[in-house]
Amino acid sequence: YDKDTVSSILDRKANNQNGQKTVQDDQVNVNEDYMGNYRFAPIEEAQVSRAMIKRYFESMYERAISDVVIVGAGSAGLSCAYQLAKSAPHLKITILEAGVAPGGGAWLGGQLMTAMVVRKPADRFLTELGVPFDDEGNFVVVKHAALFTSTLLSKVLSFPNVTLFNATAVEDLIMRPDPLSNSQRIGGVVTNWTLVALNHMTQSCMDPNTITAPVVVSATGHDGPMGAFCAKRLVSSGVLKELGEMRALDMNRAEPAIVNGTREVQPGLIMTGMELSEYDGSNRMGPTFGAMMGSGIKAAHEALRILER
Ligand code: AHZ
Repeated sequence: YDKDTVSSILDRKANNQNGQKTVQDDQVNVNEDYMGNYRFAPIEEAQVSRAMIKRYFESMYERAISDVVIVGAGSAGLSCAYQLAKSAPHLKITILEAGVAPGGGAWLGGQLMTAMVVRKPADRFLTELGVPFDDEGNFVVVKHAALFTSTLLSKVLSFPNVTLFNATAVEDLIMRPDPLSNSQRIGGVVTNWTLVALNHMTQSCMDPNTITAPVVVSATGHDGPMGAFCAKRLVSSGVLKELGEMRALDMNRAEPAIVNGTREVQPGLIMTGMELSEYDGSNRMGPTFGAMMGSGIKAAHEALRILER
């Protein structure tokens, strides 16, 4: 910073006769702080631990019974969380994300490039969030995918009814016989910290935990190290015969198929985003993100419909 500016402000402060607080006084404090006098309020190490532990375990206790669990905090899962939290502030919405960093594949566009392409009419969601974009006619471009994801994430986390547990993997589903559908109803999820989930082959018996909820929204993305988790579990548990498996890229077929196909695939389980392409055998769209937003919003409406039944 400019030392001349600082000293002229100090001079002005000294000349301030009436003792009233001025804008310049605030500026002087900031500058003085950063001239080697920056001091923190004192703290005990245990206070830091307790501040985190108390909140984390209170949240876990409270969210052991949730209204809606969203599995996966990618663009589809977060869009769903935003729409749901906004339309139904009374619902306890719990997001579980296996990764340390929520956001899934939406921190970048295609081939690790920064811009994010969104086909109309999904630009309406960007406008709702206040994310700026360039209008290119039939589609819009956000200058950096991270601008979309960080804005969406900050809005989702600001809703008092949303709790996010990151670094937490869904390891299984809770399933119960459903006399109404003569099938299995999903009644919640089985969880573990991701570092534990990744080590089941190296350590014996590290049992999981559970969260019950009348609605689970699965948004775990297409097949990958963890992706398409719930779709694959429906197959391995015998509820679904086989996966459709994601088909080759066709942007024009893929995006409407994902949005329009977003639905309750099993009683109590809604599927959204690219996980649905594995379930239904629909095309991938590559780096166009409007369908993730539209599908997430539709998943939120589906969740409300189930809860109102
Ligand atoms: O870490 C995963 C990611 O953040 C998380 N996840 C996966 N399995 C999980 C589990 N428990 C908890 N068992 C889990 N979390 O789910 C998130 C999925 O985000 P994503 O960005 O991969 O999926 P999406 O459907 O939201 O967005 C897909 C974006 C794509 S892929 C694609 C193409 O390949 O053509 N095109 C688009 C737009």
